[in-house]
Amino acid sequence: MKFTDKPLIYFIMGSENTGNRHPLTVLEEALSGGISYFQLREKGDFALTGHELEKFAGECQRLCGVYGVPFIVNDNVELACKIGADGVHIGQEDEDASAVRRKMGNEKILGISVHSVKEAALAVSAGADYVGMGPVFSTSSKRDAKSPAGVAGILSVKDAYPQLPVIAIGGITPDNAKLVWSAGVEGVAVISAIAGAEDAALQVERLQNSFRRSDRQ
Ligand code: 3NM
Repeated sequence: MKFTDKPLIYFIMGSENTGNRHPLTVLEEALSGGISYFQLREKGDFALTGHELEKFAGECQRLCGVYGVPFIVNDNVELACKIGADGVHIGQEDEDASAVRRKMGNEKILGISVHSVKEAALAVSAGADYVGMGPVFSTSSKRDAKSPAGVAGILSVKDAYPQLPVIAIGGITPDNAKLVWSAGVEGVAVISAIAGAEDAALQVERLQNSFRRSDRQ
């Protein structure tokens, strides 16, 4: 993963997260606002599957390509390999992380969701490029989310693995992001605060403005 002085905003979205707005419109707004990574996370009762999913994924991938933003697929390693995504993000219940790393190869990005120092240790040994640590705050975007770990959860992983890039997730908004940044994370991952915003570009800018590297000194 690339880390610059710019705050890393990792936008996650599926076709069910954007209400009555078209998901590609929201994605394009978020890209123009300056997101650093995009993850397609297609979940829920009406989640696209098969050919429709592949078509939608291809459209998201093309848009990300226009803005030079890495395109990451949640869970679906086969789809990611088939369409040549930049990476895959998996959870604890998904395929074995070392097997996913072997399938993807070393050049692609592998992200793993963790909820404890123990899970972070396993992610490191499986070759994760980053971990998603959450939920920091309560969230309504993940049905089986664990209890909020707060900033303390992030700090415990950062203390144990200072070199491991941590992307915080769960209930992050422009109003609480500063607290999350101050725990030393490399980035913040967001679904609803961007996907549900009236103006996704403006919301991305708000998230960026919530952080100055100098805040940590
Ligand atoms: N994973 P929002 S929380 C996809 O804790 C996801 O691993 C989580 O969405 C974890 O920004 C979460 O709308 C949902 O709260 C994040």
